[in-house]
Amino acid sequence: MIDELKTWTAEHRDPVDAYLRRCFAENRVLMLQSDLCQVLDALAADPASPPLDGTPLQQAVRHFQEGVFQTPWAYFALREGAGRWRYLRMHQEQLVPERVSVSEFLAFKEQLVRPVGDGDSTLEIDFEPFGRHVPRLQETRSIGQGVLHLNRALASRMFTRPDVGQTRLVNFLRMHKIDGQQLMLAPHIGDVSQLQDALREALRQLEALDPEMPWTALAAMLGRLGFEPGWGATAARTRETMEMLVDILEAPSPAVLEAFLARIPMISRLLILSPHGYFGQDNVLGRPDTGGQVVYILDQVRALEHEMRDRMAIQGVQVDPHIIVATRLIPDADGTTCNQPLEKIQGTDHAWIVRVPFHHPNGEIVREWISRFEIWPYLETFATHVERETLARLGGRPDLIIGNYSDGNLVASLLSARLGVTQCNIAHALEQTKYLHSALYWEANDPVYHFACQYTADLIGMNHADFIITSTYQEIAGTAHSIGQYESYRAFTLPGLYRVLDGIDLFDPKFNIVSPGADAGTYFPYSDTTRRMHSLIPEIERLLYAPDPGVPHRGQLDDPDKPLIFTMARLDRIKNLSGLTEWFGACERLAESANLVVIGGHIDASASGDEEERAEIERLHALMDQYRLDGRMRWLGARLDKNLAGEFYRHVADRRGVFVQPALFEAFGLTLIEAMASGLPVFATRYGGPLEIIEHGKSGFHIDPNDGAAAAEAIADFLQQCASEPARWQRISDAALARVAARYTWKLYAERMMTLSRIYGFWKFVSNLEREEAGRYLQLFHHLQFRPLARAVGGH
Ligand code: UDP
Ligand code: LCN
Repeated sequence: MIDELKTWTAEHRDPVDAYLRRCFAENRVLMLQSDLCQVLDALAADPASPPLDGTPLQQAVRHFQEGVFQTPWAYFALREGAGRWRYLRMHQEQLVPERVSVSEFLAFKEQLVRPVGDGDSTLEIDFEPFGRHVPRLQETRSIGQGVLHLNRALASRMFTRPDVGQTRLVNFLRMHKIDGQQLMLAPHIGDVSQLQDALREALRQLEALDPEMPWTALAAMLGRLGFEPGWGATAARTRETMEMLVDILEAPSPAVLEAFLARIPMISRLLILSPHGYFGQDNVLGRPDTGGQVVYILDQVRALEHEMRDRMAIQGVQVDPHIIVATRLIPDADGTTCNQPLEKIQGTDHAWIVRVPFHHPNGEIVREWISRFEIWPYLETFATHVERETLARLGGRPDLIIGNYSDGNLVASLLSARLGVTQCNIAHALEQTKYLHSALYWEANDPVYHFACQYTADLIGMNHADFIITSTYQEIAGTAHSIGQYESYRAFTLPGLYRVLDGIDLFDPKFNIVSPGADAGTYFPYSDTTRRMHSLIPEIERLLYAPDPGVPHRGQLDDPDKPLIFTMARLDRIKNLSGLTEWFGACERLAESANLVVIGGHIDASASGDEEERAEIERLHALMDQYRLDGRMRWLGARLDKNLAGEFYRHVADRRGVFVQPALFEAFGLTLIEAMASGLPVFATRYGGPLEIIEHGKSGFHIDPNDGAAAAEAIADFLQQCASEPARWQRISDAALARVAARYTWKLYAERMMTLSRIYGFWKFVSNLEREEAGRYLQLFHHLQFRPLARAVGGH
């Protein structure tokens, strides 16, 4: 693209000159994709301009993600596709597009915040060399299906030297034990030919037996041949598993390998890390920093326990899976259970929340909640304490460590390195895409956000993980027009600290898309009348319509017969509940056709301990005043418990209302899944996960939070259409239900997750993907960059 632009520019200096002039005339040092395109559109609309359609200039500008301007130079980052970036610069007068390296581009950008010194001695971080032995994906559309690719590549690589590959496989099969009980293969099966003989003999004997015969009846015979429990609960299942192994030893196909590994009873003890926030089961949702991640983990734990137990049982291994969710203990727990060291997770047999306090450097316990942006100095000691607790409670190492969010992923990396356990990361949300330019201006934002610390932790976490699961494709790689959340960590700079040339490779096979669901016991269709919780209706009506609902509120619905526009979220700025309030207030037609119900935050700003939340509370009040919304909007400063929330969505659906998710950016958006699973038509932000969850116009609608007027019109149109043609509402509602059932369920999630953890665990053991070199580099990075940054937070 750059070469074409160069050739074309040689003969078409005028349009390029005009474009650059207009860019510089904006007087902005940094411009984003939409700004750069707008400048081009304005130029194209100028009657004096030659036609630009289809020109290399137009093509290039459409791919520019960022422009940096300092006379006489303009530097551009050009995204040819997900993960494929080029950089160029143009001189205001010479107008010749020249390629520059990522390092030069970042260095130029740094000058916006730091004067140029003598020479450039900035530390450059580059993970590219460590990825050279990893079988990378080639195609953009394969991103997020890492396991498929990894299996294919490694199965053939492993058996290019069959003797080596097979021996490793045998060793792997001998290493499984649960509670002292040997599984799969007895230690005396020493080599491949011995195993093959034993398999032949076992299969010969199994053939003659009743397929339903239980393992207990087979154990003695198979035990003599060297087989331990884990092959199957019945003769038929055992036979199948053994045949798979015979096939693999003969000629390994990736599919058989995957199916075989999925059966190995290697995962029964999990450690899940989620240090920040209030992590509990009651009264915690909706607090700052405590939202979907908690819901996700609790549902995940229930689903995984179930799946682990079932898988063990079909393999004939009777074992109770154990799960620990490690979080911080908060002594001043504000009416929650977060001051209790131990809490059983409801709906499980052996899953526990284990809470470990943070400590001040003098050893004292930190008593109060602290924002996720400020917890960095406590994590290393926390990790040590969690390690001790985990080993004691599980009676040994976990089989898998799952990190959540930047802090949990950092702790997961420390523990996985120390214990040699497979590590899985879940980001939930990466802040670079939420807070624009937050890396470049890290110093200015440091008093509140400490992004340098967080982004350093993120790089350590994502590069250390054996595998990463994401809720959507675009979380990794974005769309044709927008950058993925992981993609934003590919190249960036923290001026004065370091410059990242290659922070994460989107084509690394460690990425897999595994989407969460909504608890099907709570969020089910409004039409499922037999399961509906009718006893909650009076409470919901009180919350919505009573003059005194019994919870802090503002506003009263003068005409309660209108359909409801419902939204619910934490009151972070990014959630943009104030945006929706404003669109509603400003659009007569919308405010005429519906009532707005907002659930979030507190009504009294002084009740909130969070800066962003307080500002949003004040803004909501101001908007309600400005647009005189008190008779048309109900704002509840309450947190609904799960059952009530489920029935609330359904109540809105009964009234043929809609759910709106107006966020400026939403990493995934569990409320959306909950609303859709209840059969509510949804309107949700086109920035982030909802873009992928909803098929626009079919199972819901995308809205642009930066164009509130259009969003309000779209909602008003829909409600008016539904008023005259009720089948319209029904069609969208049905399609929303179908979409969730097909794609977003915890059952699908747990199956996938258990297969992935086995496969990555296997490859970690048998291949040289140990990432040892990267591990050492990360250790240095942790000690030399992360630690001092973390210590500086809160003056530690
Ligand atoms: N939630 C709630 N009460 C509130 C706000 C949120 O119960 O006042 C729940 C909501 O039902 C959902 C989760 O918290 O399960 C929010 O998850 P989401 O992914 O939408 O956003 P996050 O808060 O994680 O950014
Ligand atoms: C955090 C977020 O911000 C949401 O977008 C996700 O849905 C949630 O975590 C669960 O992954």
